[in-house]
Amino acid sequence: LTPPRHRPVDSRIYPRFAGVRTFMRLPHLRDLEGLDAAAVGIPFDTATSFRPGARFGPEAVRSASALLRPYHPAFGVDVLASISVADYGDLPVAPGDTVGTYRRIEEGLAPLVDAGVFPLVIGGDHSITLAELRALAVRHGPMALVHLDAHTDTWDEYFDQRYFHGTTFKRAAEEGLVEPAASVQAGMRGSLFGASDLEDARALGFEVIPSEQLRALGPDAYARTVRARVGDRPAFLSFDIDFLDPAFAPGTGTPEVAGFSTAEAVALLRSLRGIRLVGCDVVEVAPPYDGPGQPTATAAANVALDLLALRALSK
Ligand SMILES: [Mn+2]
Repeated sequence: LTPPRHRPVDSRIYPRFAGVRTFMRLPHLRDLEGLDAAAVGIPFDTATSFRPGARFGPEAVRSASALLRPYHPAFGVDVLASISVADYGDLPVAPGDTVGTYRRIEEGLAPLVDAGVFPLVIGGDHSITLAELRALAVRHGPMALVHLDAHTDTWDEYFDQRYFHGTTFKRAAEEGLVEPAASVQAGMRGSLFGASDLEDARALGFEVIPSEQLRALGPDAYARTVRARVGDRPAFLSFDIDFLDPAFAPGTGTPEVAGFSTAEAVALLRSLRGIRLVGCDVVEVAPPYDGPGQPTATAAANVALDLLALRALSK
């Protein structure tokens, strides 16, 4: 095993409050040589239906990630010793122009996809995931979607806009970027526009597990369901931070009560060990609404580390 080319700043020498903020204190690099994975910020939030602010998500998650250590005790793996990771910085975006931002994201991620560098994207509102999927589908074809969110994001349009943060997975299914029959959406809850909202997602082919059912299943049965659907396919995991209850993650665009604790979310993620992740994101962190001590950004940073760990284990 060759040691990874890149390592984080040693927090036993330079304390965590020192230095420039990058994801997990990794080097900020645009050179992809020798990289297995890269944290990529996409600070776009003008496709939101309620509270804006997720444009500041990457900055807040990077700051919270300064506390993270590379060894993952639950998996028994030094994540940053088993894969070489850097912070690629933020992609350019066009505020107010979702389609223009999609073009920039697709162009921005293409070099990573070409080089086989695993993208860990930090959003940004959920609209950005469509462009991530487009970039990855060029290499992987239709992917299995593992989606944790309070919402299915399979509405057809908002305000005459087909590209919005609540339409992402309908578009992804229509464009053939994901394979709905291999996909699972879980955590859905809250008020809806109508009884058909969840059924519309199922009609697209997704398996939809509402929050009550997910809580009843627990991590092991959830993981069995996911594995049965996903199989060996390349998978993309999208984690909307509003999967968490607003008590744990108030800093988000469209909070829904009766959600999951951070501990429950972590257990669900860790149950997915072995799935073949080819990309992932953590989206909808809106720091202007975060609570004292930044619980939302802290949760998102830890989710991001768990996603990196899942990737490291599937290599
Ligand atoms: Mn959501």
